[in-house]
Amino acid sequence: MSEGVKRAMDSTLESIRRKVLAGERLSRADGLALYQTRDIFTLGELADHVRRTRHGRRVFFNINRHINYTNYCVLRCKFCSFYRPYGQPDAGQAYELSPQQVAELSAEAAQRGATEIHIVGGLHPKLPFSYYIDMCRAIRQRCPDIHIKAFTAIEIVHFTRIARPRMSVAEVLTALREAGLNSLPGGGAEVFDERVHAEAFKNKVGEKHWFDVHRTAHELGIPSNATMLYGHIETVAERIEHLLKLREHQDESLRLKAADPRRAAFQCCVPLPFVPERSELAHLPGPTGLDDLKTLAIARLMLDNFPHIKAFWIMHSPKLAQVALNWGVNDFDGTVVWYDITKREGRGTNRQELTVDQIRRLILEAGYEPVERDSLYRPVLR
Ligand code: V47
Repeated sequence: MSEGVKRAMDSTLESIRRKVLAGERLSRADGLALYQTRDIFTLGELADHVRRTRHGRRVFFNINRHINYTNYCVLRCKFCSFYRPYGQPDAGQAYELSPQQVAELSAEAAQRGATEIHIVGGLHPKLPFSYYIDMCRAIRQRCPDIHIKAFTAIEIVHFTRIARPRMSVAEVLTALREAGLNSLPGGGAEVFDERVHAEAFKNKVGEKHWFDVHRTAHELGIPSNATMLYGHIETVAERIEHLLKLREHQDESLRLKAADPRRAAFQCCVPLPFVPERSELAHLPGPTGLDDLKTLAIARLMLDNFPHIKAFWIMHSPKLAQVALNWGVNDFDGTVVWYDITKREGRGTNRQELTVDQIRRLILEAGYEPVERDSLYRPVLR
């Protein structure tokens, strides 16, 4: 590189660079400094160093199918454009799938090579707990080998309340597991902060319940993921607090798992960029591309105990998710096929799919090695 284009590193990152290269944990102040820097190249290099140390050149993707079983929801989160209130005349686009329909979609996915179905939905005011058990059983019957990753912590808490007689989180998770559930997705975490909670999703159960569900899942040996919904009304300091809470929780899960390998822990963190379109917060611009890259890289650097950082291309766009592979990301989610919760562009159908060839091309072109994984991050050999 000629001197003329030589890049000056932000000197405030020097001590962070030393820590990262020495494998030392970053502090709250380090996290804030990383958000403040304009030197996204050094940030990317550091995040890429950590991801290469863990994963070499490998980038994981899976063949999956997301299924959103209903958009009826008793919550009215301001950031959400997916929910429809129950029993109101304007609920024209509202829907609910039967357990058999979900099983049918899962069977179609399995036939097309899917190893995982990712199922989440709104908090439906009428469906009984048996509906969710029937759904898992019906899928398991049709697709004995598929991995069922289903129900955010918020849904699990809802199930404890609708079950008759009422059930504990452990009882709900145990019953779902017996019916076929394998792991929990990371949704519903949003931002762990009382102010943000009160302003943007006040009816939703908060941090304590979210962690209770994931702690209990880990105790029962059910792996789970974590998310952070960023780029709406939260500050970067609140994002860093969120990541620190996840890191602390993961420390505890990993400590207990080291003593008892039957336990589980978080597998990946999925920073989700707010998609404003058609939500009550549609006047907000949503995060920029640079904010996306920074947030993914900072998640990689702050979450030193999370093996995987995922860029969910549905929300980031495939192009941004591809670039993010150089900023600490090692997981691309999957083929998805259909997604109702957010759609970045256009109206009409919610079919949103990348083929395996398209995913492989994006990863290869970024200089990494695409590896199809199963839901526990084991390579799939076809
Ligand atoms: O819980 C809702 C978020 C989540 C919007 O675990 C929004 O592997 C952006 O959790 N803009 C569901 N986000 C998605 C999710 C997820 C996705 C992919 C992989 C995994 C995983 C988990 O989406 C919700 C909520 O936090 N969300 N509305 C929106 N307008």
